[in-house]
Amino acid sequence: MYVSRDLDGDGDMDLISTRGNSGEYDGVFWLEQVRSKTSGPSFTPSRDAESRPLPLPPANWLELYDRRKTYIAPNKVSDTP
Ligand SMILES: [Ca+2]
Repeated sequence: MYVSRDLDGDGDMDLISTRGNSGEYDGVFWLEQVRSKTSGPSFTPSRDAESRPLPLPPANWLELYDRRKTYIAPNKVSDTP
């Protein structure tokens, strides 16, 4: 869940959220919208070393998904969708 606020008062909305299960990188993060008249990278990290970026899943990810494994607790499973 993100919260949107203009944290730095520059007129552009910023997104704030939390990050977990990332060890030393757990905490609160802030995505700042930056406007520029020239092109640039779409993401600029704030640290010299960040956690390893992961690629997007393949287009056929659903075919590769193991449907026998679920993360839904047994008492939360319903027979009706
Ligand atoms: Ca802002």
